Amino acid sequence: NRTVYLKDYQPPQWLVDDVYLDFALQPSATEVISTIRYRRNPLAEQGDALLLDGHDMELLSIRLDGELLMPERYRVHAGGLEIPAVPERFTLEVTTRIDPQGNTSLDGLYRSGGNYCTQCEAQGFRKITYYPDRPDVMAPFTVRMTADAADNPVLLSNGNPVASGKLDDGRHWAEWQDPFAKPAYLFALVAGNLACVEDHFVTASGRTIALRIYTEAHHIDQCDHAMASLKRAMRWDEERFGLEYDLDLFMLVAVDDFNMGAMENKGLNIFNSQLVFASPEIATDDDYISIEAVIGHEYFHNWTGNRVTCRDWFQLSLKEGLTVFRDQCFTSDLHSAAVKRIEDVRLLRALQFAEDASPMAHPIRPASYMEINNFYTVTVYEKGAEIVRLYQTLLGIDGFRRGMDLYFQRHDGQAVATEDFLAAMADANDADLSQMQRWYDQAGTPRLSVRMEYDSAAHRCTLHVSQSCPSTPEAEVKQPFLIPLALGLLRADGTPLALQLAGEAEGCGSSRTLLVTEAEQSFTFVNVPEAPVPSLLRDFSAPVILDYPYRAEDDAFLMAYDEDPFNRWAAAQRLAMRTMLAMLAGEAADVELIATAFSRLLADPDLDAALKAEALMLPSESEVADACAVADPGHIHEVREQLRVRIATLLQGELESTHAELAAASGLDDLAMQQRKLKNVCLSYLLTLKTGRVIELAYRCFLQAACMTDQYAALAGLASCDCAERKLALSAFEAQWQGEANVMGKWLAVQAGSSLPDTLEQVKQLLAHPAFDLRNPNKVRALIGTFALRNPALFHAIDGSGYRFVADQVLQLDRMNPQVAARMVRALMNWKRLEPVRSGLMRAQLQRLSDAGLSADVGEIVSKSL
Ligand code: BAL
Ligand code: ZN
Repeated sequence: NRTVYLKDYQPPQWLVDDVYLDFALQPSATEVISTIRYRRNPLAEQGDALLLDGHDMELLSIRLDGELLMPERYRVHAGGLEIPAVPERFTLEVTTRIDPQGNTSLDGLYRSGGNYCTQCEAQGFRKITYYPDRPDVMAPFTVRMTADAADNPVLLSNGNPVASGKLDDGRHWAEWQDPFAKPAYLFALVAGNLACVEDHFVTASGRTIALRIYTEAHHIDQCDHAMASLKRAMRWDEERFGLEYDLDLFMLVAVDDFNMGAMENKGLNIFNSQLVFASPEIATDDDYISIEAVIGHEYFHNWTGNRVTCRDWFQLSLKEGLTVFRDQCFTSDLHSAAVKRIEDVRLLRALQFAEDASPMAHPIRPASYMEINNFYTVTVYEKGAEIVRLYQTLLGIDGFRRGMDLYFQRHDGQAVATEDFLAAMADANDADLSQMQRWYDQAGTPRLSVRMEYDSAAHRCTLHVSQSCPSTPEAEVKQPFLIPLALGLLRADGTPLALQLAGEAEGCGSSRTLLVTEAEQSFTFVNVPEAPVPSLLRDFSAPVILDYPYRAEDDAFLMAYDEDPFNRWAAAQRLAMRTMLAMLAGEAADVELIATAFSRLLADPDLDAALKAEALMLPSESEVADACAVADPGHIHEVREQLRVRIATLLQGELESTHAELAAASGLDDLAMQQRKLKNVCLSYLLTLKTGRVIELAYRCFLQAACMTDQYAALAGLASCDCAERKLALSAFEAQWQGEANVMGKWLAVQAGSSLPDTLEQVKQLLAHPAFDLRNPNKVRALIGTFALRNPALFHAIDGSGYRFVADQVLQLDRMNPQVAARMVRALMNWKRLEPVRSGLMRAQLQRLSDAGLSADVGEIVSKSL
């Protein structure tokens, strides 16, 4: 497969003045006539040939300025169409036939639940018609579609409806116009039998925007939370960034079959139904928060992505990192900022740090790719958001806003590169941010090592800071990064010290941010009356691994006294990690210390329940694996479970009483959600004891649950207990929810995530259950994805059965949906980090895959892993 390089970027040779698309929709034979006006780009290389992208279509005819072209005037090859000689300006009319019903890749135009829908990012448009399918070719689109009126009463595309009518043969038509020039990846079409909820939003400047959410009729009463979230997002973007919506209509469609979470098509967002439907009975608190965040994310793309888009796909983080950062701020402003930060960092550490240490490691702006779909990664998204956050940390909230304002002022309506974002931030603040460029060019997680030296005679405290970054596929040696290091210093009684750097006239504040720019630097604080405990990397001020010789007592101390709630959590994680690593090494582990620290946290009246819950959750097995030079997943699982059992044994009374105190938490406000979170963390600890008493408690919680959060937590806990209540709960849940596809996804996931020894057998049987469908990405992620990516103990079974199963599924899936197959195959990437037996078994499965015929998507990951 061909590798594409950033360094080879050339501006498009042909620009598009406008696009007219005419769809005659039929399930298995849709005809598309595209009428497109092209003109030569004066800034590009000369040459008379027109090269258009396209595949998986039947080409019916081509007309150039009205003249029908005979086949000798053009060439069709695997990736597109070439017309060797075209004039300076011309109109090309291309007719193609496509098969939406047979399109199981869910990329391009396809059918979901009997309705038509599209997904064009990154390169799905080229499966609809021949086109220069690249984000720097932007044009206004007009779309006409005709379809059977009875089956498809609703006909939607981007922009505004301009005309519609009935035809004699039971068909009808509609025409839509999008006045904003856009790249083809933002094109969307939806047609089908859909109901709609309507509302409106009045913008800051007084315009009334019609808001519509479309879905199948029986889900229409589950859209209120999505609508309310949309309105909150619209208001928030006005208040925080001064950004108003631009069209008069905003539409959102929920579909069951979707490769991603959602898609920001101009004026017509298409969503995975899992991220729309909510009521307390079917959605957990986490679902509620995710729905609000993703609705916000897609809405925020209207400015960061659509109005200002990417020059090429290497720049993906320009829109994704920035938009994730914006949705993080949105959630953080509406709910607990500390909890949001902790959850984001937990995800980053568990998944992105692992990706940085994997064969697929890449900078947030990759220098090359084989299949762009493989670069919608935690690195581009989540690390990308961390890099955007760095600007705000460096420039302050107002400085960041000045940078954003200048970015829009300069680039509205353009397709640009990450350098343009950096330049806007720098120029708006008259700052030299050139070193920031390294975060875009270098992969890998930097390690920040800090050593403290205290001079008791001079009352000076010096922090010696050094940074390093491991080699990754794109570079052996790394240049130093610009790392903001936020910190505080604590006295032995837990109070914070005023921070005064040598050379400063007086101390200012108890928290400040040092700028680390070199490989090695030292910072000296004066007027430090006693040797302090440093609280380093507050609020996770940069995406690095912190290395400081904390002792267990320091962690327990910071857990109790740090002013920074994030660092209280970070200290708890470090203490737990230290304990597990000691247990893995067969050393004595001070479990009493961690239990006492947890007990103190539980009793702290100043800490909210969600923060307590976050602190009590141990680092995941994959994080522990990342901390080991050679990982033994079986041993890691055993040790982590042992620690949970020992903590639960020591704290049983407190866990039970906390659980009982919070039993009545109800409603959807933040307090109730936080209380349910802590209550269910307590339950999960208690269930490690596996006594009749706790199983009875969990089963009672399951039966009495008033919302999905509690029902699901109890079910997930019971799923790992070999008891009669497990079977009863699973059957009751199935009977209750068999009509709700997304809830049945949860039922599949709890079984695939079970730590019981026969889990793989159960998963295999569930492949044949009516609730499972290999063509539906949500179900694949729930069953196969949970087993492969979130059940390390069973996936890494020492006989290799987990690896073989996942490879079997990848082979089957790859023939249907390469994008989803490529997500699953990532479970097999990291064989080099495993102990020798598993390493060999996993590699053998990769080799087996490599010997089979693979899609470009799966092929890239397999070839880079081997
Ligand atoms: N642009 C793809 C889906 C998302 O990140 O919003
Ligand atoms: Zn996005």
